[in-house]
Amino acid sequence: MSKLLKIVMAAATLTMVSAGAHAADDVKARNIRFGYGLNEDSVQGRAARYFADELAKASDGKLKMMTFGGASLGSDSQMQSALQGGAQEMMVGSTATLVGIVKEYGVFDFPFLFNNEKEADAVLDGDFGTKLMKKLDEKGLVGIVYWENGFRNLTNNSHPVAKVEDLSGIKLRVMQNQVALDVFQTMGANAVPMAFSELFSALETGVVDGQENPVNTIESSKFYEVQKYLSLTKHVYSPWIVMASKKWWDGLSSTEQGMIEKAAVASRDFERKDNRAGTAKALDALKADGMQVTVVSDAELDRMREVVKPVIEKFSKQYGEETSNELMAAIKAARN
Ligand code: KDG
Repeated sequence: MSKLLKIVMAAATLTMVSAGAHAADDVKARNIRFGYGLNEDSVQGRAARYFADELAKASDGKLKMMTFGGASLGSDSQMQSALQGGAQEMMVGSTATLVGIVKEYGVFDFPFLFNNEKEADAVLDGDFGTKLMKKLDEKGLVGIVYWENGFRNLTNNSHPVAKVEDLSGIKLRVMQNQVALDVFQTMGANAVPMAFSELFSALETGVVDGQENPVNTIESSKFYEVQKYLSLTKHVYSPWIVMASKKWWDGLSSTEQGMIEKAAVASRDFERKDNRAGTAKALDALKADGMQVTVVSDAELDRMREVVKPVIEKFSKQYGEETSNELMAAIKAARN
């Protein structure tokens, strides 16, 4: 090998080594508090721990994510405020409680928007979901990835719900935004907005008769202990969103931000797979736990679609034609 080639190769090696060393210098030892609302033994808990492990591996343990479940750092709304103020670094929570910050997130509370997870993934991970995340920046939040909460179903203690009329008079807890409230008021329920962290005791004490959540949540939150009837409606597909405090995020190096983003994508794929693999098992467990399950017929779901159409039209107008057109185009593209 010529002398010149040896010098060139030595220089190249030196550059790579110093770049590696630079990357190591670019990653500081940091503690990251990651809060979530479900129990530790839930799909959120497993995905949070997976995220933390991936990040530890990528940063040689320097980026230490500590996960806090069961709303121990606060409700979704409280954690959102803590991130905005820089008092907490990261969280995962519902897009429903973001509607007060970015109103267009209300579209994910529209009933019967997605037919399946494939459509949801395409819209959330594509331009539409990314564009909504960008709107969080000016509100002091950084949207990183979407996880899957899933298709929501109804539970209550009064009577089986097999058709929209059966909702009449049921005190139903809903997530805290106007879309969810209007949807269930229009279907005849007595809708009561409430933080998820207060829900179990509200069901136990009869403050509310019922609620609606994916079967995995119903099972991992032990709602079967305080709810008798489960109606399979899949009436809304709910995302979760993983976010960081912008005040904190902007102080990270691009290497650190990249490590967090990469680990977050891995956690998203893990969480969706885990959630989907667990749904059938959770439903079997709920039946074994004594819940009376009603499969609501397609004809009755079509009637529900008709009843809530005016609500979707009202909020589509509020969110603007551009948002609605972009959303419908994204769903159409995912369907083809
Ligand atoms: O903290 C738990 C919430 O993020 C999530 O479960 C949202 O589906 C939700 C609900 O009903 O509040």
